[in-house]
Amino acid sequence: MTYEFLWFEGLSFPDFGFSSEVMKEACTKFVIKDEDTVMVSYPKSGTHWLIEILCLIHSKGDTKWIQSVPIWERSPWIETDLGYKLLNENERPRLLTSHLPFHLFPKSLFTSKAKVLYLMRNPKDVLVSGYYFWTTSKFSVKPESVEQYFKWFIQGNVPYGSWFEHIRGWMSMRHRENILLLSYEELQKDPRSTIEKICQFLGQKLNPEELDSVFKNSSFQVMKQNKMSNYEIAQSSDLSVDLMCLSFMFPGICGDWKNHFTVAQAEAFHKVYQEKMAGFPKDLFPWE
Ligand code: PPS
Repeated sequence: MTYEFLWFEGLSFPDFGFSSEVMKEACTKFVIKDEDTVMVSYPKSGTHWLIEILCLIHSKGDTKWIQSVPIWERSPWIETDLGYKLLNENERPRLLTSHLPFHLFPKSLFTSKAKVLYLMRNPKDVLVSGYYFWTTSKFSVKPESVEQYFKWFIQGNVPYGSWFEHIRGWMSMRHRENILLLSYEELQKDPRSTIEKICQFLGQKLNPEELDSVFKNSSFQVMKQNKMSNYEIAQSSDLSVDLMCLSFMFPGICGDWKNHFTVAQAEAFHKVYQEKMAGFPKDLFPWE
């Protein structure tokens, strides 16, 4: 079975697990509560890694939760059919995930005190990760080549739309007290300090053993073995697509784009990047 795109508000979304009705309701009516914690990222930025970290912080390093409940139920995606249903059923302080661009995000966020973690990643690595993801997954239109996907990405003609618009939109929130900007690069470079920074932002006090457990159990190697996080169980559930391969084939590499872009592509990307990101201080982003 092959899938097409689902179109919503002029943007494409995977044609699996999403519907226009739920997206419309999620974007216009979903109520974010003050005690919620919201993770937002453009796809392929390390979202699952951050979810695992937040779940482990939440349980003070205890692994019971991450080993017994699927990752998509622990921190559901607001905009998906299943995630929206689960979030509406859950009355407790919630962990929420979303890849939605700023302009489509439920407006209740902007009057709430919910804590928001915005995770970003070098767009060139996001592009490469996205290319492999959509090539191996079955629930969207497959690119035929890196060249084709490169064009789609630059034009924003990929699921969830343009990376540039996503980051520009969410950066407008960056001076608020209740938002923490994080990057995949800093998580890779110094996961322990980044975990401590997240704890501080969330007001969670963990002792050194608890912090060690968060660090160890959110590592790529451990997550890859955790069937509640690696999508292995999705294959036998109603999410019967080959999802396991999607995020856990290879550890994410910072700067992997250098192994995939031609010199001409690197130059073309640089040009577009300079144009689209003009006005932002360079040190806001940790990539070259
Ligand atoms: S998704 O499907 O859009 O939500 O993907 P997302 O989770 O945002 O990003 C997938 C990339 O994150 C890498 N990943 C990790 N890196 C380091 N440590 C851990 N624990 C980890 N978990 C996931 C994953 O390998 C994807 O990166 P690429 O570059 O594709 O390997």
